[in-house]
Amino acid sequence: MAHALVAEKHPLDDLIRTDRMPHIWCPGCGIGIVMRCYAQAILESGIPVEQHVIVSGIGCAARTPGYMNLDSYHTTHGRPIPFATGLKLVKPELMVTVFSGDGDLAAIGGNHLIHAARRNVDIKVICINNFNYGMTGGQVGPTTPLGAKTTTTPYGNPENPFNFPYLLAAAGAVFVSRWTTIHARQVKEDILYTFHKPGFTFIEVLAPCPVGFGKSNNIDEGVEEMWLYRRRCVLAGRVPDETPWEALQVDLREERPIVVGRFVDEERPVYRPVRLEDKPSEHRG
Ligand SMILES: Cc1ncc(C[n+]2csc(CCOP(=O)(O)OP(=O)(O)O)c2C)c(N)n1
Ligand code: SF4
Repeated sequence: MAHALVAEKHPLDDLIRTDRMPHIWCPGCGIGIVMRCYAQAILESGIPVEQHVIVSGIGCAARTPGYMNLDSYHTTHGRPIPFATGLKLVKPELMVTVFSGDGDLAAIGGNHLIHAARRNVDIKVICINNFNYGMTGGQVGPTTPLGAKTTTTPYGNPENPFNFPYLLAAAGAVFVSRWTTIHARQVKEDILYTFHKPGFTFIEVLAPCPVGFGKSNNIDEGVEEMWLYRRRCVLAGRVPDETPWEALQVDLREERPIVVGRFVDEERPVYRPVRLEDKPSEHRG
């Protein structure tokens, strides 16, 4: 019988709150691809599902915890990193992943991002960079490329955006990579890798937002932005040895390359708070 060929249950079903479907994301949105990579990495991690925790701020990407069948925290705008930091310090046995958007992490939450990297807090950050504030109507944000249009920069963005890999490397992250939604395999592999890498790790995933960023820049469909990635992405040599950091700036004007790859993979002592009971008694106030 034909229906016997159809699996009744997908292997990832247990990790997804299927009762919450349909989701809120627009057709062609890239966020779901990254959520799938995260779910697959959890499945392959060998770390019990009960130990995985997902934390987000506010935005379209930040809706992801609501669809994951995990301990999920949808916090306030820009605050997933301090929330995740507290969680990890109190319960170090948890695998704490922050899953949020570029605006949430680098605009309102920008200071938390760099200071957690500087401290090397043992949390895993996955940042969906769609170059704009998708949820609130496609406004300019700190990663909008120079010259790109948004609803608040109709004549083109006059500001330089953050170069995420460069920023995070300078701030002290022990692992930094960038991929796009056409690199689903690499995204999954890097999430899996960072689960086993102590310290502050950061994965940037460039993702289409056809309804926000695409509409303002004549990129009508999500798949069209995926073709743009396919045309322009080049794999980096290890920076700064072979690729200058400046080359990692995303610039969508003309046919400039978008550099993807792993940029940092280092060891550094992980942040541990000094507890009162750890101090020798003569140093207690
Ligand atoms: C304190 C506060 N300021 C502003 C907002 C409005 N707001 C909601 S989501 C958002 C931006 C989200 O952008 P991004 O993180 O890039 O996520 P995306 O929606 O693109 O996935 C803003 C400004 C808010 N919810 N709270
Ligand atoms: S507005 Fe953009 S980011 Fe938000 S769901 Fe739609 S396509 Fe995705």
